[in-house]
Amino acid sequence: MNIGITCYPTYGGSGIVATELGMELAARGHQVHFITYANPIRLDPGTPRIHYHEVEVSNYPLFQYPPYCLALSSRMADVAEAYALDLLHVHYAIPHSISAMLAQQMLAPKRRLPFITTLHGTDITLVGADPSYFSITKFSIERSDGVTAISDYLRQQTVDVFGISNQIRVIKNFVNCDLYHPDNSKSGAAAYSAVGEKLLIHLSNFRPVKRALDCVRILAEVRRKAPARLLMVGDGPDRGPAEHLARELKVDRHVLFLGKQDHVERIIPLAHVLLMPSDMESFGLVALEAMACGVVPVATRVGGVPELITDGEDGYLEAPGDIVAQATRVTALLTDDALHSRMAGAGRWNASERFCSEKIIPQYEQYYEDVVSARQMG
Ligand code: GMT
Repeated sequence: MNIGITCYPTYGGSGIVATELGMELAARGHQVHFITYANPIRLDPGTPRIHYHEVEVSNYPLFQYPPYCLALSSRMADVAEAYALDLLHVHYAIPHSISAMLAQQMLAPKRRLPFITTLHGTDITLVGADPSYFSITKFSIERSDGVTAISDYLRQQTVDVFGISNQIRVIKNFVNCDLYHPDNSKSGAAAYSAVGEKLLIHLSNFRPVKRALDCVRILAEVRRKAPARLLMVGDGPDRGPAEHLARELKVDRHVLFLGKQDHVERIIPLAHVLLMPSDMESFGLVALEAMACGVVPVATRVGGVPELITDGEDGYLEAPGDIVAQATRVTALLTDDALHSRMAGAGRWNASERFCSEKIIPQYEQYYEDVVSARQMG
């Protein structure tokens, strides 16, 4: 198939899922055309059957807000025509879904161009529910030829919040289990912890919903009982406050802020525990990546996370903001090797049995076929 993919290329889990999906589809023989304003972060444009079409937005002085949505529609329609795209697949409803709908209408006199919208989380739970975006988000979902959500929780939220009656197919996040795998020797950890302290890791875009500061608080609590060091990967608004808090709690020597990293699959396996203390996660892709690497997640019981992590078996789930409970779980994992090894093994098993690319990508391929042949099913 010839598939057009649009996502936010520089930021967030939705862009990562879209990029990895495109690469997996290309590896399976599809022609994949990324239509975005920048090269997606994890995309290697040299990959066979991957094409990148940049959306340029000219900034005329009259435009206080450059009309990106329109430039994107125009590029989508041009690429769809030039490369005979079978469908557009947009990730994150706002504004990609509306742009796809306009591109579809531009081509309508010539041919059908179906589009699928994949809902990822904040496009529904935060941004979409904002009064200024509510109606347009609902409209764009209702006009999509196909809609997918990345967890049962998010599908239900979409129905509850927007009163949507179209069918939404759940296709969960996935991980490449060959790329993300355990490193039992963890010898590379020495580069981050010369004195042999076990590593905790947090990866996010440091938005408030991620509660990155809780990671610093958890580390301070854990260090009362067990030596440990924290790697903070990524960047965003709460990075500065987290650095400040680390100094205040006098653990700054034990927290490394690594900023954005291109190859997280090389860093995650060096850690023992992943911290994901979020207020909300509609799935929690980073926890899945950690589990595939044999790193045990200590996370919060929110949104779609319980669809991934089974509390006490392959990770722990606690209430958001409960630092003591999360720290207690981390300490147990750092001090009891048998416990850690059992849970790490269960996590790897869960990731590879339920969420590896081989299991999930065919679900997207099937859905594409259903939508292209207009046999949309729930
Ligand atoms: O929170 C992020 O990392 C970004 C956000 C997004 O919308 O781009 O991620 C969402 O999509 C991920 C991939 O499908 C999910 O795994 C995350 O749980 C989800 N984030 C939230 O719901 C807060």
